[in-house]
Amino acid sequence: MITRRSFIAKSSLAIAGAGLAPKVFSNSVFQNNNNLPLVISTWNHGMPANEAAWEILAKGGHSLDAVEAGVRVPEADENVITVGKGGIPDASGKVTLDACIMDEKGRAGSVTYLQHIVHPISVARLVMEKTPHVMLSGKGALEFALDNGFKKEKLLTKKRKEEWKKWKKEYEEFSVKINIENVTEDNHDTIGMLAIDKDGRVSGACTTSGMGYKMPGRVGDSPIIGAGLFVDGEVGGATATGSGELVMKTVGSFLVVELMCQGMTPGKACEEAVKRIAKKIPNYQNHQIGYIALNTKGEYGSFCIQPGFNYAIKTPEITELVDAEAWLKKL
Ligand code: SD4
Repeated sequence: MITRRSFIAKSSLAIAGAGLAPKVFSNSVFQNNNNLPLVISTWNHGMPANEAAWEILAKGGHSLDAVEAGVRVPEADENVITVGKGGIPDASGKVTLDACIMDEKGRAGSVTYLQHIVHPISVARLVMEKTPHVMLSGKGALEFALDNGFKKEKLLTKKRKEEWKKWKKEYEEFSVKINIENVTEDNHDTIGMLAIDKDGRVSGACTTSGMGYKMPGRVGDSPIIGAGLFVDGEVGGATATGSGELVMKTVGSFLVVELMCQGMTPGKACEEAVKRIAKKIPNYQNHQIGYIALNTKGEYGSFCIQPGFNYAIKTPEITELVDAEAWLKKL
């Protein structure tokens, strides 16, 4: 099985080759001096995703177009095992995708439990733009996608299928119960992306295949507005990665944006949201959660539970992969 470690090792090679070794920063304020635009996204796969977003931002395009184009990169990449095509299936062998998108006007669209479609983020955008609703799920979301010209595709790759069969055999042999604490960073890594364009418009997108080998029907935080993603055009945006159940129970991304609204910097707001989880949720130590956030001043920041979460940042001056500061390291 491709583990997150081997996936990162591969990505790190590419990044090191490009002279972009990860940096670790303390949780100070990263101010962009209004030198917009800016795009920030979760994990190593955020680096190529940011480049796609940048093509739009650099031409003065809208942040909404940028975040959609950005996250479509890992959605289409079969080597990214946690997003779109090539995603790890659920316990029954089905790849089911969750995604949402939000813009500076507070418009939002979302799809959950979507099968057979490589780009759930684009379906989420259409839900936002073409329907009176925010969220479509399962069969209805698929029908809506097909009615709007999306093609049905096979998402489960040969490799993922073989790994799943092996998992299933072990799972049945030892009659293991699905326990979300068994779901480690080896089998989940969502992409969340936030961008602010040169006109100061903030948008965000979040897309995932969710936890690997999740219970059939399970939906995580990533398509839930306020949990996996939230944008307030007057304040900024936040997005989450990690064990979605913890993010949902604390309405994490909304909390980060609300804390920024009350005056906190993006990094401090992410830290407070992680501390809220640490305070409220037993066994939080067995999980990873990473938040990233930016505000309308072009400041950005991040915080996570465990060391190991990183994010990709791109501005006119910076193209970097940064290791986020972690709560368990601070204790
Ligand atoms: C979920 N939050 O479905 C997603 C998974 C994830 O990094 O973010 N993995 O719970």
